[in-house]
Amino acid sequence: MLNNKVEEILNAQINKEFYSAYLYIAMSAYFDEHGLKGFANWTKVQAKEEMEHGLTLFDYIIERDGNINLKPIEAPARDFHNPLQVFEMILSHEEYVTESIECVANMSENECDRATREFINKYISEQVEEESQVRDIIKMIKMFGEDTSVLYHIDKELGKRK
Ligand code: OFO
Repeated sequence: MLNNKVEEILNAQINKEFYSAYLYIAMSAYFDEHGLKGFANWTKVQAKEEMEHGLTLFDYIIERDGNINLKPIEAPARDFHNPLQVFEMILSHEEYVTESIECVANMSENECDRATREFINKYISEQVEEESQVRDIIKMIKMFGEDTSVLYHIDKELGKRK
């Protein structure tokens, strides 16, 4: 049986994961429109991962005999201007998600729910990894972004993500 407060915060997290997927899909469309197929691929792969995160939370709530309470998903941002600005937006979004995951961890600890506290550990590690990858991409773009041939090279690299 899942504690009510923990159930509520896990449901809210599902919404954030699906919003993240929506945001990445919107970014992928933007990159695709601008011929940056590698950037489009990277963000689309990330969207799939976010959906997976949402579904894993969904399965966990069911497994703990909790209630699923799905809320509307907000429309994603559309103010995309260039690869650097989009990746800076990604970083600040992921930092927000990290804080949100930390709140799930704190809540499960406060409510003495060790199972959820342990379950959420993989999300904490995932956020560390995601933030680090995005920071690396931002550094690359900043370092070479003025040089379009290098941007083309970064695009090729991001196209390899599966
Ligand atoms: Fe779900 O990992 Fe980022 O947001």
